[in-house]
Amino acid sequence: MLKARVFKSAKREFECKILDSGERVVATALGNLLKGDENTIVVGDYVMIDNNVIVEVLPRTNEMYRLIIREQKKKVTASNCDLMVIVSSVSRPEYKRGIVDRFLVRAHQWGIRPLMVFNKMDEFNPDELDFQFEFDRMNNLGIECFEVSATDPNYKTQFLSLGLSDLKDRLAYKTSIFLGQSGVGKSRLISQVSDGAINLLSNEVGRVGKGKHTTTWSEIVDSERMSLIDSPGIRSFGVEDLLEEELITYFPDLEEGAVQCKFSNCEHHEDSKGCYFYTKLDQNAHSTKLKMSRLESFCRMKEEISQTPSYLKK
Ligand SMILES: Nc1nc2c(ncn2[C@@H]2O[C@H](COP(=O)(O)OP(=O)(O)OP(=O)(O)O)[C@@H](O)[C@H]2O)c(=O)[nH]1
Ligand SMILES: [Mg+2]
Ligand SMILES: [Zn+2]
Repeated sequence: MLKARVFKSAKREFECKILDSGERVVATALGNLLKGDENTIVVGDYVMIDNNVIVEVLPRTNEMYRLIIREQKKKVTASNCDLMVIVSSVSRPEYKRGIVDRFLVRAHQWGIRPLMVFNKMDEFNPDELDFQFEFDRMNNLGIECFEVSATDPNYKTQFLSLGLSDLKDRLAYKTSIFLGQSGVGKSRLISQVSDGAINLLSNEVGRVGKGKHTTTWSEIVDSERMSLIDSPGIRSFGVEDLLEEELITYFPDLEEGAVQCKFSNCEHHEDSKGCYFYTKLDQNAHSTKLKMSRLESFCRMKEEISQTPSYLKK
């Protein structure tokens, strides 16, 4: 028996990398490992292989997943990832902090460390984006931020201390999942951080499953130094599968304030009576503005969750 890692999954066939030899093999799996849910073996899984048959899936350290509420199922896309690389664009598509905050919620839920990449800095225009604000916002949460241009490897950082080479260092010998809106430059960046060893622009990973349920595969791509996932599985930014009461736990920066609101069911709106955020904070302070922008994301997600009937969730 050999220990291997699943690099690519397609319905019933799995491309695995044998850990000792680095050899790639295509394996099938014992029927009971595939029963029920279609995702019982996912990319990232460590498995035991016997004669090109997966006979055991080893326990996962974490899972990238969503709950499909109507079907009462957990849909896992990948497992055993070390880092979530949130890729954003400072030009086009426009920077959307609401989407970034949604990824941060998933990072908490999945138990994976997030990194933030500000890409397309070669096109940065200070009239279009308050870069310092967005950086402070992330930095405040303890998230490492990188200033890069995926199309210009020689781009010199102007605002942040970390750039492309630092990002490469962070990713070394780890498995990282790249998330971000379409067009922000995930595939370009993957090719850049791998020094061209990985080229996804040609084989179009991520173009496959656009529909909700069609995404049944994804892939780990690797170079000698790193393993990366350009996930087609997490295209939706919705959070309707979360429970309303758990949401605040994914906003540790707001949780402490929220418990100080006069009413435990405070909606944290401007006219909410005794709301900590509106009555106790100096609204002109920079730190308050950062916090309020996080609160805005929180309230929007809470609203979205509350519109999904809870009987569908359990
Ligand atoms: N100017 C500039 N263009 C970039 C940069 N990074 C990516 N692009 C361009 O932006 C476009 C989208 O890049 P992709 O890497 O395909 O974006 P993606 O995030 O993988 O998009 P999806 O696969 O649709 O999710 C391409 O035309 C890239 O050449 C950058 O740093 N600067
Ligand atoms: Mg892409
Ligand atoms: Zn409140």
